[in-house]
Amino acid sequence: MNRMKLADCKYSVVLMALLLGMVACAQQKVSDPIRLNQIGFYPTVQKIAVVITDTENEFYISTPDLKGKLFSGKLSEVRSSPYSSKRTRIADFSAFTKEGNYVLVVPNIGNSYPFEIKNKVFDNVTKASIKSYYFQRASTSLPEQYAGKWKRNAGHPDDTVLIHGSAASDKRPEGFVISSSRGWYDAGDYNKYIVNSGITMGTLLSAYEDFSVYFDKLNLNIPESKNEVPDLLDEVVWNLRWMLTMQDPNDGGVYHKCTNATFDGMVMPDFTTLPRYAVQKGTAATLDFAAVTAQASRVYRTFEKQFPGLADSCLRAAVDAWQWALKNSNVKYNQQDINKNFNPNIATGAYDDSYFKDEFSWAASELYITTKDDAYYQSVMRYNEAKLIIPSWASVHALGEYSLLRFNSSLTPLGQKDFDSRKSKLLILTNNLLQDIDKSIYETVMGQSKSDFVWGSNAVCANQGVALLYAYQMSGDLKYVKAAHGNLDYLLGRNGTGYSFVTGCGDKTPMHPHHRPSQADGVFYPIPGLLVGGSNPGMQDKCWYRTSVADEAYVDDVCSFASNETAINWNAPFVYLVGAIEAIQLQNEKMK
Ligand code: 9MR
Repeated sequence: MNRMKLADCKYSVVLMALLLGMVACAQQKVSDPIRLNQIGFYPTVQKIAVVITDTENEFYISTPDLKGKLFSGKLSEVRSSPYSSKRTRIADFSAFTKEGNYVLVVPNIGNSYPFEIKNKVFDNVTKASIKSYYFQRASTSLPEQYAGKWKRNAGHPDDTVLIHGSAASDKRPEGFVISSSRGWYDAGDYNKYIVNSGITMGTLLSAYEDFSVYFDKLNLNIPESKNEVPDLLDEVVWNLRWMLTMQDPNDGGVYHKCTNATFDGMVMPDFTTLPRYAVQKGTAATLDFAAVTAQASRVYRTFEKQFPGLADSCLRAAVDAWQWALKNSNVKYNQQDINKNFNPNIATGAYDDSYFKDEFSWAASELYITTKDDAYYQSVMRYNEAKLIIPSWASVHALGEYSLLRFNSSLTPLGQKDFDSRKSKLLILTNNLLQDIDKSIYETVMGQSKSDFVWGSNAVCANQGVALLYAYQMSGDLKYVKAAHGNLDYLLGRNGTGYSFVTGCGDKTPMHPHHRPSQADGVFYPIPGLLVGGSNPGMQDKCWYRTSVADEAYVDDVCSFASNETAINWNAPFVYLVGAIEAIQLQNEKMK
């Protein structure tokens, strides 16, 4: 494997493109109105670009030196944006299947960034998106051998974490010291939050459970790469071991976060010396923890030899957490209230969910699947929701449903009897998503509803893709893969901003993410493989945005934590989406 390309995703290709660009400049220029997946396309699937124009009618495919027309086509009818005066046309070149490096040209407008047509075209993106978790590791140095030019010293040993007043108990009074090492930094900040780790870990473990054959083979060049465990699972263990430290062994309750009182400055992790606190136990954190550890227990059971006792410890932790949540079923995390009563004030991310039905159903689902104990299934149904919705950190019901669908054939009869209604709820959700793709200006599921454009809109997009891929796994219908792929294309460039939103993957990518190590390390390029938040007209960061149009409100500025931060829970559905599409494509190629 080419380590340079793995770590850098497409930076080496950028250089090539720049050189080719110099040649090309004489005739045409890379044109912002041409939006496409900047990485590329599989030979035999849909290939489209979006052109912002209502005057031009023709396009063609050429090599990056712009010599010759290899494929010509007509642009589609004009489509109008619901959010702005933009008008677009679709360039469909699906019929062009020859492997190679190309650009798409629209006369009088210009040419696209170069892209590739080949099998396994997202292999490097998948690897980079998982490897990004390695770069988020707390409590360890990242040597050059694995981190390349982003090597750094260890930060946040977290071996001396203080119990905050809000978390004090008889056995662990305020100021009591616990060790809470390892874990991943949540995002652009250096704190570690259980709620957000919940959906992140659930999504990554599910990616593995759904596509283990594919993930088993991925080599990420991490320190554990030589052991007999798939690298994805080695990476996940780094955060799992931290999560386990966040449970109070005396009662099973789980602390909401391991955090500074205030955010660190834009410095490298080893520069920070602020005290760390374990803050208040809560129902959401405890149930998310129960779900993750129950799922981890069955996944790591296969690797008992490499991780002796881990599966058992996880299951015990999950059951204890569940029991705590039953007794403490409505403990909200309310930072304002905490700050009225305790010192120091805590000002870091809140992840303050106060609706727990979905956390109960998710935890019960994972406990049921792992233990096959019908009592847990009764809880699944007690906390069931009538409708399935796209998951987010605060809304995790779908994660349990996905797992129940995945494991249907190995459930007890009690769980199996609801399969049809469970599947039908999934298909209602995903068929709704499919409805107006051919009217949408970027021909995507993403962005059809203004409500898609929230803080972390790119995770909404990726999670829509994941839901569609579950619909495919349940139905075998490739129309769902095509739509999920459309959302992948959105994230890699076919969108209202023209950015490929994954650092280092593509040509126009975020260069100034709100991500402390990327900002402070003195390396020109940001750490690769990180999905930034994306368009967010909420603009809560009060930074300067060129526009507040829903699908364009994005700024590649370190100031912009509301549109240009990175976060583990946004990367996880991206890992699922891109990895699953690679896995499905490989399977389908093999079947041909
Ligand atoms: O992703 C979170 C988003 O849904 C919330 O609206 C926002 C404000 O509470 O917080 C986001 O999460 C941030 C967290 O609080 C702290 N670490 C960075 C996260 C991403 O911006």
